Amino acid sequence: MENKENYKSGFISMAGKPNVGKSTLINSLVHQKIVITSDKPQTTRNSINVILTEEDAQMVFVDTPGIHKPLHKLGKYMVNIAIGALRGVDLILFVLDPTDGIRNSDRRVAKIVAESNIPTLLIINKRDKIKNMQIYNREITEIKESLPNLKGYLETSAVTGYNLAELKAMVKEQLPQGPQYYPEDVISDKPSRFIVSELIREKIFQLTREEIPHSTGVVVEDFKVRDNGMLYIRADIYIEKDSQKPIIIGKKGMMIKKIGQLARKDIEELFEKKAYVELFVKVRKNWRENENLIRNTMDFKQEGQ
Ligand SMILES: Nc1nc2c(ncn2[C@@H]2O[C@H](COP(=O)(O)OP(=O)(O)OP(=O)(O)O)[C@@H](O)[C@H]2O)c(=O)[nH]1
Ligand SMILES: [Mg+2]
Repeated sequence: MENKENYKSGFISMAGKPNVGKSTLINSLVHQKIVITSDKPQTTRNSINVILTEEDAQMVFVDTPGIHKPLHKLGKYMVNIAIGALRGVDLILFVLDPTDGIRNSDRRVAKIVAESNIPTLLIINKRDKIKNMQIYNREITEIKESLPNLKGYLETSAVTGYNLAELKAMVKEQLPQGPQYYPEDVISDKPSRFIVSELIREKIFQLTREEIPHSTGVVVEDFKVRDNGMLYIRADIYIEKDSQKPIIIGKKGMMIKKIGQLARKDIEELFEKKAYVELFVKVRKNWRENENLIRNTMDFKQEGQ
């Protein structure tokens, strides 16, 4: 940790129900794709620090799973992680997506945010999809009034970049003076193995439908740089039932091939190295209810938790 004069720093946790654009906002703010996103709810399963270092400040954005009513043990883990990530941070970005209304699921998150006692910015994301904001006035005012620590309000689009410079300025303004927590070349607190497993999982979320994405977990078993400078990655894809195997493998292996190809492209871009990705599908019956298997997919092993 380096101490600089007049330097600002802090931890900024995202809060919101699933699919509101928390992860997309982080990637857009740091101008790099670090955390995974998809059009399906419950994409993010763990908390991940994404670090943006500038001349005058270091912002540590904490991506979190969407807060929802969990249906299985994995869901409970996710929600506990999301709520836990609000403890002790300097600022919360509470994100709403008004595209299908502001609902009780948002009000439940508002209650948790209000109880955290942490300075909060209320973000109305996906502004590009809304023609008339007026119709949400009543709900937004009600949410604002429920937040005793509200420090600011902004409408954004993580996709078009609308108001993101303003958002960054508002975040900086709220941060206290502090040390540079991470060296300037560090962009995430997670090991490479975790990031790789996430990229593979993202492709499954993007390419498959119905219960398949949510029933899968990815564990990177091998991550090596070979003598020729190439990355070698071997990963297991967990599924819950035998009947899901033909779907994830696809006709003539086309689906698993596509997952591997798209993941490899992202991995090569991120690590700036050629990569070889080998994927295996494993049936782990009801793994989402099994503590040890959940932990494997969350990469808790390396964190010693
Ligand atoms: N049009 C539009 N789409 C957006 C915007 N922000 C995010 N999206 C889309 O919304 C979907 C969900 O985005 P994510 O960033 O994965 O949402 P999340 O809140 O992290 O979701 P969970 O991880 O499931 O909690 C993706 O398809 C994004 O491309 C936005 O500002 N405008
Ligand atoms: Mg997310």
